[in-house]
Amino acid sequence: MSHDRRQFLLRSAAASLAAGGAARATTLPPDAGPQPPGQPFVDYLPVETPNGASLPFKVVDGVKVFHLVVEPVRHTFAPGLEANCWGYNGRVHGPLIEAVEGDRVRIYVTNKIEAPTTVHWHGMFVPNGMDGVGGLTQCSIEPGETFRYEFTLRQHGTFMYHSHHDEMVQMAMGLMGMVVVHPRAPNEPPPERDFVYMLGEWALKVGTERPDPNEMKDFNVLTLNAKVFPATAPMVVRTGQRVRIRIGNLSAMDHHPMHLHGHSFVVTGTDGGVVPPSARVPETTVLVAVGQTRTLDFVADAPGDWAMHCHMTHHVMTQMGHDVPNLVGVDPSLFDAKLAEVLPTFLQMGKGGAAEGDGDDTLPKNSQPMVGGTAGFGYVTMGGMVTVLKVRDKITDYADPGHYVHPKGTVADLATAAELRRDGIE
Ligand SMILES: [Cu+2]
Repeated sequence: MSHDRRQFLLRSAAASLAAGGAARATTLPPDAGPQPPGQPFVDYLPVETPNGASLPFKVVDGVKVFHLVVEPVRHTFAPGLEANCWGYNGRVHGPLIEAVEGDRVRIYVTNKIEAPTTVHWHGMFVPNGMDGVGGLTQCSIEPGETFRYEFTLRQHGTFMYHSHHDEMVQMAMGLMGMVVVHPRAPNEPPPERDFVYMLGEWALKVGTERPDPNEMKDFNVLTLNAKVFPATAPMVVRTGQRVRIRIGNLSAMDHHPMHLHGHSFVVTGTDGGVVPPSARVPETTVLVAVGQTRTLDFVADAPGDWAMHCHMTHHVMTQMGHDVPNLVGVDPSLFDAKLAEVLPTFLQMGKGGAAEGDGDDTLPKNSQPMVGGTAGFGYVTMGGMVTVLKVRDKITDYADPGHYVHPKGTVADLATAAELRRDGIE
């Protein structure tokens, strides 16, 4: 969402709060009728899409009108790693579509790629003819055509949209995005911060500039909102805030166990609906399978820089080569020179593992190191599907605050000889 639109919505919400004197997001009774013409629901906290944006809309005779444009997009996964993808409205992945339960929405889709396409509304209860399955429920949208989808939002939650024509190719090229429908009358306390992520995986062979849709298992670019760490923007929250993280997965072939450090959350919703409170269990990792969304809620009660990442170890790397010889524990000095003739340095593994030799400057054009970015203590040996939750006391500005400054004595550090003697450690 653009800063301007967020400010507009927050101001509007504040104005309605002042006028009505009631708490935000609880001003509408459950049986509230259709929205008065020309008045969009603004009675919700806008969702934040790190590295992304929300799709703007206008209100015409009480209907929220959106316009998705399917088009080629030159996308940057991280500085130095770009590809020719397909996206919506100049973005990969597409912008967040955000509305409120009960809204009537009209979504125009203009096709500007050289192939037919459609849009399917994943998890959403729509009339069958609006379901977007090419050939089954509608004619595909030919290049140059604009189709109209129109329906009333009958549920709330976290959903997705994606091409349902030539799915293997079009989704591999980037044609997907998230949908958030806010409840009309929440019966639980709303979050104070609300983030959304689309998980994705790409086959972008080193040196090439177009994702390969034919790949079935060897994906080498794993993304959160189509960015790889360290290009993923952090979530910056204030200590004590109720935080919601919505995660959808439309990777081609992989499920992602998403793990949050330092906190415990409950899954409060899926793309199928709200999880009843009696069925919620505390978790620190949630498996988000292909074609699923999961909504996590927790209180950010621990200041610090906390990683959130997929727990598949090959999914926290970027542009790894899976045919690399295993040299862990091997001294390669005798054949280093010969190896260097056939294997780029950045794909090599040293006797200490894959992190050895990172940060060198031998990267080929349009590629990334397998792991890494720098943080307060040096090199972070993760890349790919990783971001950071930054929890800070008393902040009101959510710009990146930099690295966490730890209270004295709270960082794991080199043990002193006196400590080792005291505790009988040899
Ligand atoms: Cu994963």
